[in-house]
Amino acid sequence: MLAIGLTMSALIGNITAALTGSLKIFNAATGLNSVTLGNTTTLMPLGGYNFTVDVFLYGAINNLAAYQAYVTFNNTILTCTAAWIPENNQSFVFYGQMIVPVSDIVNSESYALAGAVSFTPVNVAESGLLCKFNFTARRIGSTQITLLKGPDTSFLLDPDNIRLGPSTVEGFTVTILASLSPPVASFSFSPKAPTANHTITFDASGSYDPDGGNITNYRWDFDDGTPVTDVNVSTITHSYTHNGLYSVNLTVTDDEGNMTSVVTDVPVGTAPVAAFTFTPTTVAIDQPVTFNATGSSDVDGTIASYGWNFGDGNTTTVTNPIIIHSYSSNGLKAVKLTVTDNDGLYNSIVKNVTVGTPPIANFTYSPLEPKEDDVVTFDASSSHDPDGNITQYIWLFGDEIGITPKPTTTNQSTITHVYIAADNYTVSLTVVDSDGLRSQPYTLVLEVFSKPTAGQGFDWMWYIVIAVILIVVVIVAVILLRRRPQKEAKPSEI
Ligand SMILES: [Ca+2]
Ligand SMILES: [Ca+2]
Ligand SMILES: [Ca+2]
Repeated sequence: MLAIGLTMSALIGNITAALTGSLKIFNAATGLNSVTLGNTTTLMPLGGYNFTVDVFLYGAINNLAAYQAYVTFNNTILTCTAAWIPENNQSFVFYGQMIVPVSDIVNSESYALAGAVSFTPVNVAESGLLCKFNFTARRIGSTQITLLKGPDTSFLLDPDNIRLGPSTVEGFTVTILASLSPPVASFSFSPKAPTANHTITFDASGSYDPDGGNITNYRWDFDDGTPVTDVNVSTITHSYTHNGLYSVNLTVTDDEGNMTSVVTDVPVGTAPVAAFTFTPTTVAIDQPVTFNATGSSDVDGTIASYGWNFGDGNTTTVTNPIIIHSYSSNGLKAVKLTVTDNDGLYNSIVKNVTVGTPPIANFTYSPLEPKEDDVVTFDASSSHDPDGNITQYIWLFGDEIGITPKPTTTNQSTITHVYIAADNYTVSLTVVDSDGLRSQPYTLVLEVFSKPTAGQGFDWMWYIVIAVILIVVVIVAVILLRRRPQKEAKPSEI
């Protein structure tokens, strides 16, 4: 359990009978309390079937401050891949309020958790979507996803830290259908960096039969000339007499006699470390660049070759660690060096080489003292590129939401933005030139001021009051003026 679990376990809670709400799981796609995946004539897809369930709260509840939903499932048939709070869903009971989503998925123990707190307790009138869970089904079978009901599992919490019910919870039925199919082959090995003459454990327990059958045979080819080995258990050990890169082939057989193979490269020995420098660091077209890979190393051998991909379509493999290359076009070139040692083990590194001159970002804004809800104009026309032109302006206005703020990209040098709250905002501009080179970001801190305070609003109120009084006075005057001649006329008519 993460944040909410810790918060709530620190609270002393009681279950009360006051709540009559229930929690239900629904198929997010159909609204039904079950899902049937696949059919008996189609193979199980390689990645299995994905589906999403919604956890709903049913029943009116006042002062709901937090909740937690804890679901259990059969982990041999299902894997939970995500649990989350649908923050942007309008039907979410905490929508628009501060939310602390929690997800804790433990597939090996077959449970998943999601929860949220609201710092302003909310009233749920009828029902509300609490959270969503994503599952993958990889084998045929019928199983249940169940909400666990209890003070430490699924519960609702009021502002007095009283844990409520829910009064009832309901399960969700999953039926997975597929035709008879070949097994899925998969293995891992440990240690991760084995060496010659040491025992390596190969574990094929990740292999399985999607149609619910069993794996009856594991056939291993260790690619070192030793005989192919057949075993009926999922793990096996092997050691190599020489370092090297071995393509280990596992073939699994299921109870229908269907077979599937997988090949994985196993490096035995220590791979070399790739490193290089280049000069000059900023280069022009046709200017020779010296690439120096003498910083590469191999702790248990020697480097046999240096493979270069210069990022412009040119590649070469050489034994000398120093090489000279020049570029025929501007732009950012991703240079990849792959070093291979005397055992055939290899490693790579990628560095960017800037060919051409990057642009320089700059901007001004107006008004200089903007207020909340004012339209602020940002003018980046003072940005420039010494050897080309600017094609993109990438803005961060400082009020973006989220851990990774999404920038606004435009090809125009001016842009407008409205800040809805008074605060200091760090505005950042990065420009991109016609060669795809990016500038350093240029940043300014912009202060947005509050709107006029209640004092001026009060003045307006008085203007309105005076205007209303004047209108009333005028209406009364008109009525009086119209009545006077009528009263005088009556006697003359008689
Ligand atoms: Ca099978
Ligand atoms: Ca080595
Ligand atoms: Ca340029």
